[in-house]
Amino acid sequence: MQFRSAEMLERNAKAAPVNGVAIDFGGTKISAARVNDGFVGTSVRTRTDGNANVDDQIDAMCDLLDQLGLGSNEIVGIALAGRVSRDGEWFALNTETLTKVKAVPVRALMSKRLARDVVVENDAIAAAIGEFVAGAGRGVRSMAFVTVSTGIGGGIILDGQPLISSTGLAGHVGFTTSRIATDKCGSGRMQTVESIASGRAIAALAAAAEHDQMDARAVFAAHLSGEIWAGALIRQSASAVAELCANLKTTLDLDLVVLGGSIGLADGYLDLVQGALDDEPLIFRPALAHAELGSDAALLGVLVKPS
Ligand code: ADP
Ligand code: BMX
Repeated sequence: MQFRSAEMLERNAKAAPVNGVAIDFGGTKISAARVNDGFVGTSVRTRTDGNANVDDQIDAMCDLLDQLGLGSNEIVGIALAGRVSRDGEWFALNTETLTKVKAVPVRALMSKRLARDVVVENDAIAAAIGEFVAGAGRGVRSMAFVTVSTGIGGGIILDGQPLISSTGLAGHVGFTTSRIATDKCGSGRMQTVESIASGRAIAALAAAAEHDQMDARAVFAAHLSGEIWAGALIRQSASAVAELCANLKTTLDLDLVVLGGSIGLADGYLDLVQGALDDEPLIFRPALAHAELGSDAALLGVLVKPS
């Protein structure tokens, strides 16, 4: 199904008739869009400055809302990379991605700036909800959304309910360990999935192999143009994500794992994950699917009211 086809619009309007303005604050880009009846409009974007201080991060989000001409009565939802506690506080778990995000009272700060109560949630959990109600997860009871992007994020839906914990740690599957990882992760843990499979890790491993100044997008392009060294890094990332999928299936017996993020959605990446997963015994292999809402999953999901 073509993303944003009339069929999808009509289905979204039924499945997730949400309205409001949403922000998706990732480790590489911040995007914002207006959502009308489940239809995510054109988004405005800016690059994330991972070293910016809190005031500048708040300003960056408000600038995007200004560009959209935020109305005084519009609902605002903010999906954030990092853990988001039930008290509305924001913490970077990977402190190399966002270096100054420590116990930021983001819900209170943004609610004050915008003179309304705003909704805040982790970006991968928001995307999981979006895909569950209006994307690849429609009709399943339990699924995980795994984003392969700047980091490796996760949002889990069990028996129709998002798995959300008071500290906001639940679902951070990128910080589980991988049997092929070797390095220390920006979270402080050793040998995590994020430390070998994420965009940050791919760029760091490329630089360690003297392919400097290449972000994961450039490494992926080199892979697609047949460069062996690049292909090895991308396949390694896909293998670590496949292991993660098998671990999620083993632990939670999920019906489905939905892959998102620019790397997760990149040409042929899901097939590489599927290929590595096929080495696992059948019982441990979850079904895999691309995020049908693409990079809009979190923008829609953060505005969906919990049922
Ligand atoms: P965010 O992490 O901010 O949500 P993305 O989902 O775009 O943003 O993920 C950013 C990561 O994906 C970066 O490491 C970037 O280099 C990489 N990337 C961006 N576009 C592509 C692409 N088309 N193919 C492969 N990797 C990509
Ligand atoms: C990291 C972590 C998660 C986030 C995930 C995907 C930080 C800053 N981020 O695991 O909270 O959901 O990356 O984030 O600790 P993205 O930037 O790749 O979208």
